[in-house]
Amino acid sequence: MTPESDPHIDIERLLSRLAELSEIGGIDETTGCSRLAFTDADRAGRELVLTWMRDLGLEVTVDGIGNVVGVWRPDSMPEDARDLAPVMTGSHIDTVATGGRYDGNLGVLAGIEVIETLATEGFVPPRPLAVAFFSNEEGARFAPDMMGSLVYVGGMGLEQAHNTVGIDGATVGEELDRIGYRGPAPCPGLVPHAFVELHIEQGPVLEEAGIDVGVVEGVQGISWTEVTIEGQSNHAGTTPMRLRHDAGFAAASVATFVRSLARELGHPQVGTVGAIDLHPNLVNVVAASATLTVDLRNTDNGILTGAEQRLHTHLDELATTEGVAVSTRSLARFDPVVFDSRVVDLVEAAARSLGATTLRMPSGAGHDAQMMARVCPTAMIFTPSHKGISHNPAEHTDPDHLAVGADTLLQVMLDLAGGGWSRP
Ligand code: HGY
Ligand code: MN
Ligand code: MN
Repeated sequence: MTPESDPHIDIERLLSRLAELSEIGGIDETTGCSRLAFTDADRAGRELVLTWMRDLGLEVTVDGIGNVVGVWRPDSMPEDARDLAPVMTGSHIDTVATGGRYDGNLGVLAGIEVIETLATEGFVPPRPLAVAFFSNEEGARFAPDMMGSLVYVGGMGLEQAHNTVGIDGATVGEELDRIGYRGPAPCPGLVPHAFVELHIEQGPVLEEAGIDVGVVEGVQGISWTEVTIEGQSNHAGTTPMRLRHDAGFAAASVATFVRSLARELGHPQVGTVGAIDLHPNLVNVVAASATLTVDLRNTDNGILTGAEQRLHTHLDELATTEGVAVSTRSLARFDPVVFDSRVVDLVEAAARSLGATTLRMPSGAGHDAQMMARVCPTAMIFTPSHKGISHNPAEHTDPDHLAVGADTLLQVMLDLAGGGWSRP
C-alpha cells in the first residue's frame, strides 16, 4: 500500500548536499573527493552528515566501529509502532583516494532526502525508517572492504577490526579513537525489517543500454590477496641477467598474468593489480622486494576459486624460475551474494511505476548491502554512471537519473514499510 499521494524527493536539495559533502576532501578542479576511512577528511564528512541527520530529528547512534544509524520515529507515530524494526537504507561516505562525489555518498544522502521528504509532507510511517552510513566500505586503507557493515552484521569481531593494520601502519582502533568515533552502540547492530541501498552502477552497462534504473539481483564474489616477493637487490649495470632475483620483474609478471587470466576466463571475470610497492624503488637497483595486491572477481564462485588457484600456481612457478621467495595474505574473500527476490521485485515495480526503464543485473562492485543481506531481506537500486567511470574524480550521474533513483528508493521504502501510512 502506498500513501494517498506519491511524494517525490527534492532533487535540488539532494544535489546541493552531494556538492557540499564532496567539498570535504575535495580534489582540485574536479567534482571528486578523497576521504579515506578514519582520516580527518572522513571525520569532517561524518560531522556534516550527522548534522543533517540530527537537524532532521533522527535518533542517531554510533557503534564500536563508527557505523552511524539514524532512526526516524516521528512524534505522532503510534506507541505500538515505535519499537518495530525499521526499514533501513544507507551506504558509505568514505571514499577511495581518487573518489567521485556519488560513490556511497548518493545512497546516504538520498536516504536522508527520502525521510526529509516524507517528514515535510506529513507522512507517518507504520514502522520507523532508518538511514545509515557504514564505516570503511572501501577497504582501500584498511582491508577488507565493507568492514563496517561486516562488523554490523556480526561477520567480523570488533577486536579483530580494531586490530587491523592499514597500508600506512596505523590500526583501525587507534584511528577510531583519534577521530572520536569509537561509539557505544553494540555490534552486531539493530536488525532492520528490510534494507535497500541506492548506489551508482560504477560500470558502463546501464548507460550503454540506455536504461534509467538498475534492478540489482546480487553482488559478485570478491578475492583480495596481498603478495610479498623477496628477491635480491643488486647493481642494475653489473649484474648479468642470469644471476638476477628481480622482485620488480616478478611483480610485473604477476600483473601481466592476472590480465591474461581474466582475458582467458572471459566476462564477467575481472583481475586487477592496483598497488605495487618496490624496494628500494631506485633506477639503478634490481628490486630487493615487492608488495602488490591482486583483486579477482566473478559472479561464479567456482570460477573465482579456480582463478585464485591459478594465481597461486603462477606464484609457485615464479618462485622457482626467478629464485625469489613469495608469500601471500588474504585481504578479503566474499562469496557472491543473491538478494531477496521479493525486494528485487519491489525495486523493479517501483522504478517502472515512475516511468523508468529497468534492467536486472549483478553488481560488479562490493556494497554494504551484500553484508546486510546476511540479516534481513535486501536489494539494491542502481543509477547509470557516465561512461562507466568510477573510483575517479570524473565520476558523474545525470540529475534526472539521480532523481528517479532516489524516488525509486522512496517508493521501495514506502512499500517495505507496508500499509497503514497516515497523515495527521
Ligand atoms: O571494492 C569495491 O568493490 C568497493 O568499492 N568497496
Ligand atoms: Mn560504494
Ligand atoms: Mn567504491
